[in-house]
Amino acid sequence: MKHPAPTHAVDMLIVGAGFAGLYMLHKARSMGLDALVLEAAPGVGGTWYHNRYPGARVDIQSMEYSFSFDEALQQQWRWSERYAPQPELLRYANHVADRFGLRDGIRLSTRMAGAHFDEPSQRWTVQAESGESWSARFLVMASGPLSSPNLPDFAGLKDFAGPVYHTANWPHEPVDFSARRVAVIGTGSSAVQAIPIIARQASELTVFQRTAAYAAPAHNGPLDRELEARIKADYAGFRARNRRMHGGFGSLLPPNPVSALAASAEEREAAFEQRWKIGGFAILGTFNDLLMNEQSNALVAEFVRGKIRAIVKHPGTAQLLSPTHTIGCKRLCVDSGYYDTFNRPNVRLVDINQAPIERITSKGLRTGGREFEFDALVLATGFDAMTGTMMRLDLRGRDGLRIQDKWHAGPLNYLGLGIAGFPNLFNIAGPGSTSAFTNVIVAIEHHVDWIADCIAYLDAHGLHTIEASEQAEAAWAEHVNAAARRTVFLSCNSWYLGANIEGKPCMFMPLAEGFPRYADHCAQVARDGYVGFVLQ
Ligand code: N01
Repeated sequence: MKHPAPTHAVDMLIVGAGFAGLYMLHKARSMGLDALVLEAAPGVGGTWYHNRYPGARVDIQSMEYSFSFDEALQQQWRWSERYAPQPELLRYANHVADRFGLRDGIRLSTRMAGAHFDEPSQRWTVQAESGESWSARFLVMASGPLSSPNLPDFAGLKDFAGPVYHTANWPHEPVDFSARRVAVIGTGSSAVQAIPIIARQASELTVFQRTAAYAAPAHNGPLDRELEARIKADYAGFRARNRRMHGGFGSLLPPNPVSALAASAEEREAAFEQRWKIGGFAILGTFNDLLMNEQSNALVAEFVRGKIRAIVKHPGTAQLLSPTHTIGCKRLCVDSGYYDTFNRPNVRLVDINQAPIERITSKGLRTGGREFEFDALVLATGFDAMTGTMMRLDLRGRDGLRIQDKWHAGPLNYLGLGIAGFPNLFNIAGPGSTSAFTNVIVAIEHHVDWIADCIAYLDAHGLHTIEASEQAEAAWAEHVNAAARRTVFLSCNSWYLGANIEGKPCMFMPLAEGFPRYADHCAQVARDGYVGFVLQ
């Protein structure tokens, strides 16, 4: 494809105006770089712009899931709830854009179509779908690990007479389900948050479940102001302690440093119970090997199944809602009344694991030879995670290397940050980094700071380009795999593996070694003069 010569030149082109793009722009400007963000949506906020389904909220506590780079920002911003709801997170993203004067560096409603690396100029030519193009020395993909919704190819979907919604592409105007019969397909984090609220509105709700989900209670509520004051008294120290935690959060309640197998049955039960009462991801830190050892994992999995049996009155429904895979292998859901919703007389659960959906009809869907009728359909079917967005672009590196060819067997990269054949392209919170296993704002800040230091290094040494070497990439792929093999994460079909998307190569994508080790690794690479990268 031949493109016209770029009409504008910038130092850095950033793709996406979510939290990663906003901080990258701010950082680039603080370094004196001329940077521009392209954002497909008409507003900033990324994930929190698009995922407006009922009940959408963060599953990391608000005091932790927020920027740390500016002391005045973190002191002045006040969260209303323990887990902030989507509208508040979107306000926060907009506040950051205004506070740091970022809006004039963001082109909204401008979807990137592709980017080609131009050998003679050693620069990227970036094209927007509008036909505009830019020349940029650096290209930063801040497009998010969960930004391409997964729309399964259900036969007959177009025949359905009522509205079809995807949780990750929810309308801006309120959707009123009252007096309507609603169906939800999918039972991951999005569905688990949406189902209790939809059930309270709809006359009838049918949930089509392929895999049962583990969910721990959020115990959400107004933010504890005393806790807020305590954290704000030393926010920097709190952030630093969180950065030394495996997931970049949770320093107020570190994992218990013993194996589940070392405790008696009574001790275990009491410890699980205590963490269940605290809520959220706390349960997975009851012992230090729950995500590493299948035997230990089975103990906490059975504890949660016991909770499901205690909550859900109908034994058959409780059984169907009880997951059989390892807990945490798919991201643990954090819920507000999910299991209890199935006690409502207007809610029913349909297993589509034994009998998959045959087709969508004008009035509903058919599965297992049975017809189900409803007025509105909600697809809570997740994302083509980590690679979906980049693989849809016409992205070409040296010698016209297409990203689709480069990644045909899986997303090769080094440190998650660089890709051999794609010089001066940086990927934020993508495959090969701790990304989805981390409080993602911690991951974003770390990547942006690393990229900034790297650019400063290039400039200080009179260098123009940096590019991962193929050897470093191969070793890193093995490193990412080895980290996954030490955990339970390979034991089920999750989006971490790409297993939720038909035809997608199965390669474990996020790095499971924990944020502190990964950050130390990245720092060491930088100290060693970016070993594993080719600098020119
Ligand atoms: O997506 P998912 P999600 N036929 O992939 C089912 C983050 N997030 O949007 O498990 C029938 O988890 C699929 O079934 P199965 C968080 O990181 C965070 O819920 O593949 N069913 C599954 O039940 C999370 O992990 C929050 O067998 C099909 C569901 O759809 C990530 O986003 C909130 C199907 C998809 O679940 C993704 O969550 C929301 C098919 N063809 C999201 N295809 C917070 O709490 C898929 N399914 C912050």
